[in-house]
Amino acid sequence: MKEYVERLRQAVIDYDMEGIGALAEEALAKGLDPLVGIEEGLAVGIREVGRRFGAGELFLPELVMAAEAMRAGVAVFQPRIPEGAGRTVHRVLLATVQDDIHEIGKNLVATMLTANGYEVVDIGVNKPVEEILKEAERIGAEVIGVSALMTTTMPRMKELIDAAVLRGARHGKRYIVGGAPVTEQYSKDIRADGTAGDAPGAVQLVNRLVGDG
Ligand code: B1M
Repeated sequence: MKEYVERLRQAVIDYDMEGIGALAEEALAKGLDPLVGIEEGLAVGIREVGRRFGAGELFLPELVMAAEAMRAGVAVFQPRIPEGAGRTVHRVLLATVQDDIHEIGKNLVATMLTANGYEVVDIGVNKPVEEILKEAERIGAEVIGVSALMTTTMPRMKELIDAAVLRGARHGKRYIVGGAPVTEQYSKDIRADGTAGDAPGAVQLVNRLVGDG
């Protein structure tokens, strides 16, 4: 299986948008766990692409194509993740904050929560604080999770929690934050209910917050 994990990583790095779907299918047919394919294969590949982009070794179009390859791979693995069963349904709202269009990590969190029996309402990217609070109220979400991938957009998470406190919308709800630049300390500083470094960690966190973990 290691060989497939490595090939999946490399397919993202090589932005092999054409071949990655077939490779993911082949890996599944050989018995690769779809979660391992995503977390240890595709996600590791896209992080390496991000490192190279940050170091000036890659240009934006290459970053975009690698992200597209990642999405094509996730599209094959995602439906094959077994659904969680037999637990009380809790509703979770997910969004990426305003001015931030990064969605891959948030989508993985959504996939993992869904696979673990949560009802996830993902309202998408670039979402203003007001819209997040309004939607959370409308759907009766118990947990509101926001993602931010840039240091410039992280402050939106604080704005969300401050706004929730002001309008009394914290009561009975939990606010979680995540994304590559978000730390435990940052989560504490903005009075969030927690953060997690990856999608399985987000599931554990939500389990704990809703009392199922
Ligand atoms: Co951009 N980008 N990007 N990007 N991008 C970063 C974030 C960057 C660090 C790259 C770099 O310079 N090294 C950098 C930000 C620097 C900073 O913070 N100051 C950056 C930049 C600068 C930009 C643009 C400004 C580039 C430009 O236009 N010049 C632009 C911004 C657009 C905007 O948002 N307004 C931009 C655009 C893009 C693409 C569109 C090309 C693409 C996104 C495609 C898409 O999402 N549809 C993209 C990508 C792919 C990246 C990198 C390479 C990878 C992000 C990713 O998908 N990671 C990224 C580099 C990096 O992060 N190292 C980078 C894989 C994903 C599985 O991990 O998202 O961390 P992650 O999610 C994890 C955990 O963090 C956690 O679980 C997830 C699953 O394991 N998690 C949560 C995430 N959300 C959570 C929520 C939770 C709990 C856990 O609870 C709610």
